[in-house]
Amino acid sequence: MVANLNTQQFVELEEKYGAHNYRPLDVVIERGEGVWVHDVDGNRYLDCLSAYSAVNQGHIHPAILSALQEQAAKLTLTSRAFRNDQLPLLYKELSEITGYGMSLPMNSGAEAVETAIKLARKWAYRVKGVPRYQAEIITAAGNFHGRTISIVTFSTEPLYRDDFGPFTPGFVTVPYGDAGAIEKAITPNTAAVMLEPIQGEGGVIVPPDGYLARVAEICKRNAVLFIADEIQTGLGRTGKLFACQHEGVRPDITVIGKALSGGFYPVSAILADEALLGLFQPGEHGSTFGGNPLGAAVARAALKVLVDEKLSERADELGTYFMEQLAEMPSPHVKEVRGKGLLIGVELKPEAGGARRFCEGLQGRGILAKETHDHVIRFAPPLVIDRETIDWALPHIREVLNMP
Ligand code: IF1
Repeated sequence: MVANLNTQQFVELEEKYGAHNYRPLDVVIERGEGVWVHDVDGNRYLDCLSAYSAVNQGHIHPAILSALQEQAAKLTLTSRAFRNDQLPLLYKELSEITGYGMSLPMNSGAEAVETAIKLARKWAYRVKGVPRYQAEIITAAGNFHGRTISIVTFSTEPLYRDDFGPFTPGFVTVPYGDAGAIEKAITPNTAAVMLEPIQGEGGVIVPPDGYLARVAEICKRNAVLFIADEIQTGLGRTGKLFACQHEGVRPDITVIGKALSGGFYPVSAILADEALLGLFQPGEHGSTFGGNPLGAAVARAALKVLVDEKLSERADELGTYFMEQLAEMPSPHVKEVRGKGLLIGVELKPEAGGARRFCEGLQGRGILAKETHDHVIRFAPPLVIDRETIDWALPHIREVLNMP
């Protein structure tokens, strides 16, 4: 079929033949380049979502595109039954960049989170001495870690969870941002605490200063693993390679995904040292596509772009600027502006009538942003954005935030 359809026609096809598990803005994107995307009707937009931080390097980064094209023409998949010549190099480069001794590659973020859970449980039984199948993992209210049955078990969002039980045992929920609550929830059977350093889906919730450092200390003192889900916050987004580094924290396991491939391909991983990640034995975990040479080549290029273009530093500098400008912006609707680096949430007052209509207003002015939790607009452009582009966006945002 020739794809000569307009927005309305694409929307109708999607609604008729596709599952309705999303309610996207009615913009049909056909092309992207850096911080910009273009729709099928010829409109151009500044992408302020970055595919939930998967395209930190910008759309179709030329260096990642070349790596993908070159590797796709050579070898794409062997399965892990054989070795390939890209994965060992990805392992080494990930270790050099992140400071962790080892890594384990998967595809989606949720799979990497599941991998971290399996590793923490195995560690609890084999190293800590927790009685078999009694391991507990502490998670935070308002979390988002993915969509598998085990992961939605500890979601506190009814929409993500309620119709999908029976659930997986072994998870405990505490309020986010309260280190004391974690200490109280720890029992001799606690294997791990798993947190997002900033809650993304939760509404860009930045925990109190010192929270992550305190949690890391509590974990260490109680022989409990600290797992950081940096799938959204990691790889430069908040102004450091990992958001935990703002508090000098090095978790036992760091989970990454999204921008690990610059948006070209699903690549995720868990990072840990050999004492921990060395516990997995042949056959205990795996994936047909995890660690495939195409994904590995793409991830290598995506990491190189992060380093070469100093994207963490860029996010720090431009994020500070963007957030200051948003915070100073007069608006009758804004309750709070918060975030770190280029992960920024603008929370609207309850009487503003929800963030969705403001996102639609932004769309009408050439800016794509997505509401989260009804009242928060998230601004998270690709980290390759420049000050000039932010300055272009600011008056548009100001107009929209002053709609009646
Ligand atoms: C969707 C949210 C963001 C994540 C963290 C694991 C995963 C995610 C911290 C799972 C994924 C995505 C999934 C996407 C929307 C998006 C999202 F609003 F739903 F919560 F980013 F804020 N840990 N987040 O943020 O990774 O398996 O999806 O690769 O549509 O569900 P995944």
